[in-house]
Amino acid sequence: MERTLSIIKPDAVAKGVIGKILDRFESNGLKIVATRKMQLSRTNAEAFYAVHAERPFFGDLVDFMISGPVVVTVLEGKNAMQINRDLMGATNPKEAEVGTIRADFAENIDANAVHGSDSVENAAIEIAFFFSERDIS
Ligand code: IDP
Ligand code: MG
Repeated sequence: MERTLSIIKPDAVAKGVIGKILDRFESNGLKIVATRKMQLSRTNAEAFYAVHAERPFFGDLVDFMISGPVVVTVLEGKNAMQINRDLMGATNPKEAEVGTIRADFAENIDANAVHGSDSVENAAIEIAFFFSERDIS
């Protein structure tokens, strides 16, 4: 069994598609083992995206991630990390395959509906950023 972290970003929460996105996970064999709706602080968002700190879009990314509440979820299943990445689609929704979350629910590369861990190693780090083991069941 593998775990990965998903974040439903402020654009998708504002659109009212939390349920539709969580359904994609459950319908594709991923188990929701922890989930929480929350408002990220600027400090939270900067720390979470620290790997992108030097990128030109970092400021916009942080501003966007704190523009409204998000839903942070731990998904569990065989190959959970890759399955979630496949369900998400490409970073730029215009390049995302038909039927993916980003193709269906996202407008542009800045407001692209979901985050997903990009490796099993990063998933463990990202899960620990938001949840303790007793939150996960
Ligand atoms: P990912 O979310 O598909 O893993 P990353 O490369 O890790 O993509 O980038 C993190 C987030 O930063 C993206 O989801 C997107 O919101 C934003 N981002 C990435 N590249 C760009 C860009 O070129 N312009 C604006 N925002 C970007
Ligand atoms: Mg990424």
